[in-house]
Amino acid sequence: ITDSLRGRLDPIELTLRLSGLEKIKDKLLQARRIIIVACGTSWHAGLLAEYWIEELARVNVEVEYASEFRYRNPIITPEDVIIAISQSGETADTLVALEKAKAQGATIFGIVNVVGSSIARITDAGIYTHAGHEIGVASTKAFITQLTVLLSFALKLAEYRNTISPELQKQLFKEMNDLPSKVESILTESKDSIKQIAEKYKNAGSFLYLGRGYNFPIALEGALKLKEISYIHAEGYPAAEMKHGPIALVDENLPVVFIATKDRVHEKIISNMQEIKARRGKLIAVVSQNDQLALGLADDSITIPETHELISPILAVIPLQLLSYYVGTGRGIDVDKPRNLAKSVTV
Ligand code: F1P
Repeated sequence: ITDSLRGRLDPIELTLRLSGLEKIKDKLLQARRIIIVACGTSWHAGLLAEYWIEELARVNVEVEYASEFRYRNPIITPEDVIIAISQSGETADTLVALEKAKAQGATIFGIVNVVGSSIARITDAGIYTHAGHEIGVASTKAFITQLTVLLSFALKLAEYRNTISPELQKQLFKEMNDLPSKVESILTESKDSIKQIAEKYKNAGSFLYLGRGYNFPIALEGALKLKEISYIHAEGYPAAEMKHGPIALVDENLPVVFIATKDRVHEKIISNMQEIKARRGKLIAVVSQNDQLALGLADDSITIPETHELISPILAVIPLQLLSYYVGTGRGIDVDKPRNLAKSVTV
């Protein structure tokens, strides 16, 4: 801590050292694969982690819904490392899935918000996300902290395995340290325009969310958040899969939310936007600042600050959380206590 205060130790490095990641370093280096187990929003964080860990650390990752994993007969060995992600730390499906993996000798690393919770207690090591205890049921801040921890984890694992250049590591650490001010700027500068967009579309019967690559899990999360706190049906899809079915839904009444920030598949997402436009769907796009092409195509757009493409999804989800919030409140819903949902799903 003293080193960190003196500026000698990166805060991310500090978080990981305190977390006990070192404790399972040998297991991680020997791991045949990493299996991520979670539910709901936490599962979406896990899906993005698969992209990050495979890209940066070149380890095979599988992402499992705990509710499926616990009831099937998965192949688990003592060489497997399981990452459990849970805000509440009490989700019954995740807990039982972990007990099953532990009984077969796997090592368990937890990314949990609630200190001392049941899931935290059965892990071999872990990181607490410390996102706070709010009354809100739908996971928003917890999701952002899960993502930052998972990206830090991927970077550290890449360093252990020597699969990342010092330059890229330094660049990503710097961009991560810039995240708080960029998040702040989205919250302050885009709030009003997002509220206007929500007003315009709050009576739509259904929404489609599309993204590719690192933004695909964000499309899933955007759709889930809308369902949870506005009760509007929404579907998240990989943009390239659209032509294999969902495109039949598109007409002038369907708002289609694109997560279209600048990345290696940007040209492809632009052509997906053109396909929707040709079918008269309403385009709402989350785009990088100064992206004239995407801005020109969208009916409504929300810009976010530029950052590295690996980090961009952490910023891109914030306007989607706000959009759901304003659609929900605009429809008179108590977004902190959505019907039928519980903060901890313990059965
Ligand atoms: C998982 C989860 C949340 C969702 C809702 C129900 O919880 O699906 O993502 O928003 O609250 O539970 P957790 O395991 O992350 O606590």
